[in-house]
Amino acid sequence: MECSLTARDRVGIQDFVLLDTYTSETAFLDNLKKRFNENLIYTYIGTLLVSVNPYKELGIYTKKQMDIYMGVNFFELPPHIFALADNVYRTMTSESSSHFILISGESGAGKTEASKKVLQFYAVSCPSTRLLDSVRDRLLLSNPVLEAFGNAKTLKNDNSSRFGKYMDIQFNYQGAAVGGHILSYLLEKSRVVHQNRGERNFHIFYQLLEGAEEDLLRWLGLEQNSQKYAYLIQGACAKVNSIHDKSDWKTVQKALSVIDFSEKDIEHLFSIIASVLHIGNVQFEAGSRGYATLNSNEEIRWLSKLLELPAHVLREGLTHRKIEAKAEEVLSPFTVDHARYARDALAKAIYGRTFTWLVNKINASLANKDLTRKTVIGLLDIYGFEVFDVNSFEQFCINYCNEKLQQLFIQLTIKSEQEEYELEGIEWEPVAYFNNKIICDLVEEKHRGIIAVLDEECLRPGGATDLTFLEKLEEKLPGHPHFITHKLADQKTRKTLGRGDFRLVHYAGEVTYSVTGFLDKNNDLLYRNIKDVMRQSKNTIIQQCFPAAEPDNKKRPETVATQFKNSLAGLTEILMSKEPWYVRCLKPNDSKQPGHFDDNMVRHQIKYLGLMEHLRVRRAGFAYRRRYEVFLKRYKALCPDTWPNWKGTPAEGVKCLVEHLGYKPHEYKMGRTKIFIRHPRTLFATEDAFDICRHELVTMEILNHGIT
Ligand code: AD9
Ligand code: MG
Repeated sequence: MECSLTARDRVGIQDFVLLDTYTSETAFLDNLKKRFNENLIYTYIGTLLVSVNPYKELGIYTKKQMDIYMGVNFFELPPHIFALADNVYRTMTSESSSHFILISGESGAGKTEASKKVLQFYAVSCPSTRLLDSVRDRLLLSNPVLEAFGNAKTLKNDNSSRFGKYMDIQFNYQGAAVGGHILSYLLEKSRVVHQNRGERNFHIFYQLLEGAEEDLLRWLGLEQNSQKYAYLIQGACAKVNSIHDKSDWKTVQKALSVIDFSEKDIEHLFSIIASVLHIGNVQFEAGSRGYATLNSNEEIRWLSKLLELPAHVLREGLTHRKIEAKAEEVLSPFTVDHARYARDALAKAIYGRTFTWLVNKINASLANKDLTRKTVIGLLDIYGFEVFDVNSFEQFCINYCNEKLQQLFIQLTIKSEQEEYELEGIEWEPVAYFNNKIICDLVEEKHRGIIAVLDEECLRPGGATDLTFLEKLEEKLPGHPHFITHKLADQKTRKTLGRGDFRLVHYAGEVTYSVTGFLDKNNDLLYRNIKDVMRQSKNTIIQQCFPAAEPDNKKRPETVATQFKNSLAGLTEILMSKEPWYVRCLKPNDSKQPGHFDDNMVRHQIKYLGLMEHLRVRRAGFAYRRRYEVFLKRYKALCPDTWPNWKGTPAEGVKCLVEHLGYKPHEYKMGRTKIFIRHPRTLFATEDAFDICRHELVTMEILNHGIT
C-alpha cells in the first residue's frame, strides 16, 4: 500500500504524536496550514482525526479511495476519514464491541459532511447481500430527507444542521450493516416562522416550490414564487448559489419512496408543508372591540382542503381560545397580537411534530430484522457552537449542547486517561487542562442553574417576564466567573451589554444572549383548543402528530430546556457504554472561502477544542491498552509458553508473551490489570504476526482434518 503514497501526501507531519517538535501551538498551527495548502485536510493526533474544512471538492472520497483504505492498518496510509471509519469497523468486528464516533467543531466546520462520508464508506465497504442492499440504501437515503426538513441556510453555514442527530448503524456477526436507528435532538422550530436577514427557512419549503411539477403545486394551492409567502421572505435570500433546490427535491422524492413512504404518506406530508406556508399567510384585522377577525378566506379554504378539516372549526381555533370558567368552557376571543402568536405557535407545532413523525417513520424503515445483530457504530453529528450578532434561546441550547459534548470529550480522553494511569499505578506526569464542567453546571445545576431558574419563572403564575428571569439569575449567580450581565459587569464591560442581555463565557468563547423570548420559547405552549382542532384532521400524519390520547395541559409538560437537558443526559449515557473515537472539525475562515486559512481563527479553535492538551496526554501516554485476559487470549498462540493454555496469572502470561515477542522495556508498561503499549507500530507488528500464525493454524487444521 505504501506505493499509493506520493511525496505530496507527506507534506508536514501526518500524526502530531510522532514528532517531538510539534508540542508548541505555533508549530501545531504551521503543520495544519502547510498541509491545508496542499489540500491535505486530515491530520492525526494518535487515533483522533483533525479535519480542516477545504470548502471545495477534493476528489478524495471516490470508490477507489475507499478501496485503498479498506482493511489497511491505520497509520500506514495518509490520514483520512475513511481510515478512521475502517479502523472503527475492524476494531468492532475483531473485538465484538460497540463504538461511537463523536464529530465536533463549530458551525460550518464540516461535521455533517464527515458523518456522511463515514456512512458512505460503510455502505460501500461492508459485506452485503441483496437483502442488505436495501438497508444500505435506506441508511444512505435517510440523510437527504432529514437534511431537507432539518437543515437550513444560516449566516454561518449554507447547510446548517438545525437539529442534533445520533445514528446507530447496526451490524450482524458477519460485519454486515443490518439496520439503523436515529435519535434526533431539539429541532430549531422557531425558524419556521422567523428567519434573520441572510438566512432561510428549512430547505424543504424552497425545494417544494422550485422542484415540484406544476400540477402538484396547483393541487397544493401554491405558487412557485417563494416571495409570496410570509414565512419565506424575512431572510431576503431565497436563492443561494451553493444550494440546488430543484435537484435536491428530486433526491428527496426518490429517497422517500425507497424509505417505505407510501403515495398517501407523501401526499399527506406535502399537504402539511404547503399548509405551513398557507398558515403563514393568514392575516388578522382588529374587528369590533379590538378582537381579531380573520381576513384570509383563500388561505383558510386551502388549509381546510389540505388538512382535511372543516373551515369553520379552523376559523374558530385561530381566533379564540377556550378557557374553563366554573366547570364550563367558554370561548374567549383573541386580540390581533394574540391571534398572530397562536397562528405561529400552530405552524411551529405542526412542523416540529411532523419532523418527529418523519424520524419515527425512517426508524421503522431502518429497523433491524436480523436478530443475530451484535454490535453498533454510533455517529454523532450535532449543531455546532454558534455566535451571531443577536443570540437567543436557540443558541443558548445549541451552545449548551456543545458544552456537554466538550465535557464528554474531556471525561473520556484527558481526564479518564490520567485517572486510568493513576489507577493502574503507571508513572505519569499530569497534564493541566481547562475543565468546562463549571459551565455545564452553570447551565444545568438544580435550583441555581440557568435552566432551573428559567423553569421556575416559566411556572410562576403571573408577573414573570424575560426580564424578571434575568433578575433572578443575577440574584442567584453573582460573582460567577462565567456569567456576566449589565448589572454584574465592571464599568468597561458594562458598555458592551444591553439591559436585557446575559453573557456566558463558554469554553469556545464569550456569547451574549438576549433574554427576549426565553420564557415563551421554553414554555412552547399550544392552546388546547387548537390541538382539538388538529385532532379533527383526516390527514393521517396530523392524526398521528396530535393523538387523541395526548395528556392535556392539566399536568404541565416538561419545559423545552428541561426536556433537552434530559435527552442530553440520556445521550451521554448511551455514549458512555461504547468505545469512543473522535473527529475534530476545524473551520479555516469565516467567509466559506476555499484556500483561505485564517491563522487566528484556527488557533482559537485549537485552543478551545483542547487539541494541545490532548496531544500532550497522547505523547506522554500509551496509544493502546488492553486487559491482560483479553490480550493474552488474542495473542497466546504467538508464544510456545502461553499456547495453548497458560497456567499462571494473565499478567504473567502477558509478560512472558511480550518478552518472547521482543518488546523493548520502553515500548510498554504493565499496569495493575492492563498492558499499556506506547506506540501503535508495536501492536501492528504483533497483529501482523498473529495474522500469519492464524493462517498457519487454519492450514494445519485443514491438513489434519480435511475440509468438512
Ligand atoms: V453546522 O454545525 O450543522 O452549522 P457542520 O455540520 O459542521 O455545520 P457542514 O458539514 O455542513 O458543517 O459543512 C459546511 C460546508 O462546508 C458544506 O456544505 C461543504 O460545502 C463544506 N465542506 C465541509 N466539509 C467538506 C469536505 N470534507 N470537503 C468539501 C466540505 N467541502
Ligand atoms: Mg451540520
